Amino acid sequence: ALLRPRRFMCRNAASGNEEAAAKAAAKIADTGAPTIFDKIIAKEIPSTIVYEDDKVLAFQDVNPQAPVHILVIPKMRDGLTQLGKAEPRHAEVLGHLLFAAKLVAEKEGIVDGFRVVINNGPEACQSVYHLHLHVLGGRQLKWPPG
Ligand code: TR5
Repeated sequence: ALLRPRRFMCRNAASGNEEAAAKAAAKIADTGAPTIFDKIIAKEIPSTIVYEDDKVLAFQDVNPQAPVHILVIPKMRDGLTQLGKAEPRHAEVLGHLLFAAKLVAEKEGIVDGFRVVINNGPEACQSVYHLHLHVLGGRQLKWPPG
């Protein structure tokens, strides 16, 4: 599996230009550098916050893929750029994030059906390397996902 050629088909997939897609994905590498989400947490960039506590922040995704599309993120990244980097010390915040996703679904009135998604790494089209849960709902969701 390690030798399987990777063809990232994320944002540029519609263009059919696989080289451009691969280049775009390669640029969004997990460098551990601060991301746009740090600015959202610091409230240096405005966002529509739907839930906040001492550990997590939930806000509307700027490019919604469903009528309700909220991102739930830890306030302290602590090396948790992606789920695959989780260490035992992160177990508590991971549970907290999932419970916050449930609170967000209740607040948004999508308890009849919602989906929680974590895109992990380039092959899953992760584009921001600060762990985040997508909470999606408000329409009939399809399965399997793309
Ligand atoms: O692709 P992954 O799973 O990494 O998800 C990153 C998500 O962050 C995408 O759904 C983007 O639409 C979302 N995003 C990106 C930016 C942004 C945002 N959501 C709210 N506000 C945002 N700002 C201000 N800037 C972004 N670059």
